[in-house]
Amino acid sequence: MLATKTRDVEASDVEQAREVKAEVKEEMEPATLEMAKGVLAGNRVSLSRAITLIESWKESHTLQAQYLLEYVLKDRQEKGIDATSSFRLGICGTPGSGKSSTIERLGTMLVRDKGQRVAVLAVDPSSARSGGSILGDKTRMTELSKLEEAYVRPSPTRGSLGGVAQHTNDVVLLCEAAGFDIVIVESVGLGQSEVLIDEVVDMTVLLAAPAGGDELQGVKKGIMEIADMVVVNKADGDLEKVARHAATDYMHALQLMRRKREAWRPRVKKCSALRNTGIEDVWQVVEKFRKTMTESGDLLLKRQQQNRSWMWNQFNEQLMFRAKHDPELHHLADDLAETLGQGYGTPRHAARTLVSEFLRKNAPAPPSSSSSSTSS
Ligand SMILES: Nc1nc2c(ncn2[C@@H]2O[C@H](COP(=O)(O)OP(=O)(O)OP(=O)(O)O)[C@@H](O)[C@H]2O)c(=O)[nH]1
Ligand SMILES: [Mg+2]
Repeated sequence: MLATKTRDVEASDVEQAREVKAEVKEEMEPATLEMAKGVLAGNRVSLSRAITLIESWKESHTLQAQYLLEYVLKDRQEKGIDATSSFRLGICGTPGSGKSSTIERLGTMLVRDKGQRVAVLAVDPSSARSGGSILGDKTRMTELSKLEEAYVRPSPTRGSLGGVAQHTNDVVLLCEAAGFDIVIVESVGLGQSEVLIDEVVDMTVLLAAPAGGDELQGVKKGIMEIADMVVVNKADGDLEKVARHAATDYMHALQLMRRKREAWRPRVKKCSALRNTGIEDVWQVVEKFRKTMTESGDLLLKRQQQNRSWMWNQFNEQLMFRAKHDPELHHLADDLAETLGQGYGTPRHAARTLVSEFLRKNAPAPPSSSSSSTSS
């Protein structure tokens, strides 16, 4: 329904997009503008630079990053490119289950056999584990990254999971602006991150290694609940039988769970990234999901909910940024922390004091007539 609405106002939308783009262009530094044009032309070097800019914490970069994003998004709107013309696929699972190996196979197949342009982002602390620059070949996805139609960003430059996730949404948008049809996000899915991955992608696939018995080892319930599909990898050699059993166990476990969405029943598949088998089957399910969710309107709805949630995330981030860069507030925080250290007062109360002070300082000056009524 919403899509039709958009079509109705298309002409004015285009005009507005063009205007905003022109305004933003005025504010952009020449280097940022060049980067933006490079991204739109599908240049991978420009894309890498743009991602680095987005991931930067520097204040001057933050603003340029915002202009850059605005520019490329308005350009897409101007050209009438539908936001859901690309698909976002999340692959999560315990460390070592074979996520990178599977993505390498899947991505290569998509580029070679389906003529798709594929971008891969790894949103994991794995870079921190392996020391950042000394990434293994698996993480690097050597075969896939050699292909002209693929882009692999092996790891985020910063270690903090929260920080990385904050920017993933923007990075996905950049990849789409660079013309990638499929954006694959790899995530371990530990702690908070399994929730976050679902806030970034259209479909979440849980990639599991075969576990013995009917115990779904190492897989947390939270991940099962968000999975639109479970893929049991390493269905090869000695593990083939175990994989078959594991697949059945997952099927049963999913049946016992409350359905995540009305339109889609989670599926279970087996594959072997090592032998390159079952990958096409996995993709068929992804396509089915995309079709079902698009037709039911759920895909658009999910994107809208994600945007709303990221808006609040950004709200938090921007508020925190401003608060942390306020020296007076810092001073007050230090005083409060000292009082807390002595055992007087509660952190909750101290936080309230900080919030009140921040709001008071940032409130617009009241008109002179009502100024007498302000008191705390
Ligand atoms: N037998 C078998 N081994 C596999 C398969 N896929 C991956 N492996 C092996 O499993 C190990 C982990 O593979 P990765 O692709 O790096 O796993 P990952 O899930 O990306 O790991 P992290 O990023 O560290 O969480 C490697 O030694 C792979 O060679 C498979 O289909 N069969
Ligand atoms: Mg990996």
